[in-house]
Amino acid sequence: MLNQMSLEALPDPALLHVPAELDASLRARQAWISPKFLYDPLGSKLFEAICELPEYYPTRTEAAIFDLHGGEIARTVGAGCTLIDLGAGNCAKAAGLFPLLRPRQYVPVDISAEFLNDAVARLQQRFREIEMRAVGMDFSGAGWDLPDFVRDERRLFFYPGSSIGNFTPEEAREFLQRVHARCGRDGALLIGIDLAKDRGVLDCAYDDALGVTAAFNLNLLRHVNRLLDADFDIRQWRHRGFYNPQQGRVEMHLEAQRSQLVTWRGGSRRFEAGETIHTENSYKYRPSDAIRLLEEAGFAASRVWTDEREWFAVIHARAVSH
Ligand code: AVJ
Repeated sequence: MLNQMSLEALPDPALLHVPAELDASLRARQAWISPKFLYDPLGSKLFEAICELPEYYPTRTEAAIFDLHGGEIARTVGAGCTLIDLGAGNCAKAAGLFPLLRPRQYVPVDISAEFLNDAVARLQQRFREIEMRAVGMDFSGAGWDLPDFVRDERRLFFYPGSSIGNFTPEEAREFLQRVHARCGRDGALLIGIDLAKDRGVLDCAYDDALGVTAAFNLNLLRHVNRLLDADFDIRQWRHRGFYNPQQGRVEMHLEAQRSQLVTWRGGSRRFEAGETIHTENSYKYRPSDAIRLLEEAGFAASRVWTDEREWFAVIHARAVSH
């Protein structure tokens, strides 16, 4: 059966440590919650909604780059690759490239395996000639690896949407080094990176008029309530999203609206009015810094495509051995 669908949402050993990880980050002097917890099923849908907002330019700008330069990107990549989609979500971005890239195998990887399985099942119906195998995995930390069924010829790691911006530059380098180590002999990376720009644009993109980004951020507390049996009262928290020029990044926080005690399985903490939980960083790079970061991880940028305002870059980088 050539076209048989195959879905393997592997149980992720890293998820077993979630309570300890969250407990520690909530107790830190500056409390924080990893942005990976933004993507429960509702969070993934809210992120899709963010991508429709007029203020949130990255998804649209990146899509325009793929539309305009898709032919060149496909020629640079070559047909028949093993397309490994890191943080696949609804798989829509990769699916849009299937007719151009014509991959042999498609391996979407995402922490939200539930969301992923639905998306892949639908996609397999449309592209029966591509072998699809989903992987439910947290690849944000160290120690992840791909299952054996992933072909090791002509791997193309696809990391669009400027997800790399969630890492600090140091973490990003380590992450890219791990990707590099899994590239095989002739592997490459196709990455989307959001570029530094006017701060007014950034402030609006991460604090939109409709409050969709606020809902996305606040939903994190619902998720943590479920994961930790915590009792965050969502109405007592407010979304903050703004550019931090010293750090070159957008930050999202949740700000306590009044003094309150929050308890969870194994712990508790008092938050004072105005105190925040830091929930996300979104670093913005200059093109030269992005290229240097890739080089430090063992890649050589072969092509850089941008939009006319130079708000976003899509970079193809080949793995070179050191
Ligand atoms: C998916 C991490 C690229 O940083 O722009 C959108 C997530 N956060 N709005 C980003 C996000 C707030 C997004 N990334």
